Amino acid sequence: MARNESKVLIFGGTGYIGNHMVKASIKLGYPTYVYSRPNSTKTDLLKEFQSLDATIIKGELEEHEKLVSVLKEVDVVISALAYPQVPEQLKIIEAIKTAGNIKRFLPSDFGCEEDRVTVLPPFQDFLNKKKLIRRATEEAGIPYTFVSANCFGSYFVNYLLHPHDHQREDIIVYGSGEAKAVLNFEEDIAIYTIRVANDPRACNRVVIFRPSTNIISQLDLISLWEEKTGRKFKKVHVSEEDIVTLSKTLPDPENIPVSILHSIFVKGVTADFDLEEKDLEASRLYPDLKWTTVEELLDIFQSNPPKPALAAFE
Ligand code: NAP
Ligand code: EMF
Repeated sequence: MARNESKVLIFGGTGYIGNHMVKASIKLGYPTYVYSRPNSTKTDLLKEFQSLDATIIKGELEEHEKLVSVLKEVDVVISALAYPQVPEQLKIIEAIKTAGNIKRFLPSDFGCEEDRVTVLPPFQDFLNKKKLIRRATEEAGIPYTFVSANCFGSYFVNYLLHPHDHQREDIIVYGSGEAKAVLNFEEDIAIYTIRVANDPRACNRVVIFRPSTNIISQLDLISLWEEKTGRKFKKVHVSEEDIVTLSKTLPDPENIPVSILHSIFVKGVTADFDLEEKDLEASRLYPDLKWTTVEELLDIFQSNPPKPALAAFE
């Protein structure tokens, strides 16, 4: 692939979603830079990035001068920092303001469309932190793209279906199981993120990743998995009432995952709002690219299952 002009710097590039973004950026031909802490434990991955021609910059988010000098070398900044580091992105915003040359900033969103949903308090507090970063980006006048990637597909297939456990006979269903959710394969999320980060049409816009082939209810997902595996599962429903009670009684941060499950699978917040005229939807933006459908994602799990590797709330 020919080298693209735009240089892409990725924070959190060694992370669960960030590593796919680094690889996607390299694959699409962008000179790719990864800002990683000096004490990062992800040494093998960093070596792999280097072998793929990425430039690794070792630094802390507190090192303002270093951040500014790195930013002056690049054009596009993507943050895929972990949830606890969401507020620390203010340091990146400060440095982007000083550097003054950044053409696009994508903060670490990559989930529900936080400006459009109302959720249970523990998850709302989580989303409010991401909303603050969006507002700070806008106020700083930094050109941005806010990406609503919806559910990480492999992560949630692992979470819901336990595909690695061949003995398991039951599957937990949150609520009635009928609400629809958007499940997108991580490798696709990464490719589309790199595309929108460099796309003039996505400047100062929200882009929602909601391809029609990736909207599915829990019950339909289970049926599809039963068809693919030839197995039959006992569905154990957890009522909405019990989930809400757990969100109120579990200590922080254990109250966050149950609140997320409620929003996505009981309320259906990733699929239940209409797209507005001003919204960009990724599968419509790039008719040339093909999303991995939920069916194809389950085929991947049948043949070569990706291992659950997300530490977030486990
Ligand atoms: P992650 O793997 O937990 O972490 C990303 C990177 O952050 C790490 O590899 C590390 O890089 C860096 N980091 C960790 N602790 C740090 C610290 N104290 N200071 C500075 N950097 C630190 O992240 P993730 O799970 O991919 O999450 C990225 C985004 O995706 C978040 O916004 C999260 O909410 C979202 N997400 C969405 C879904 C979904 O289904 N939609 C699922 C999971 C996550 P170095 O070691 O190289 O410094
Ligand atoms: O681990 C998670 O959920 C456990 C059930 C969190 C990390 C997932 C997440 C999903 C989101 O939207 C789909 C975080 C933020 C989100 O907006």
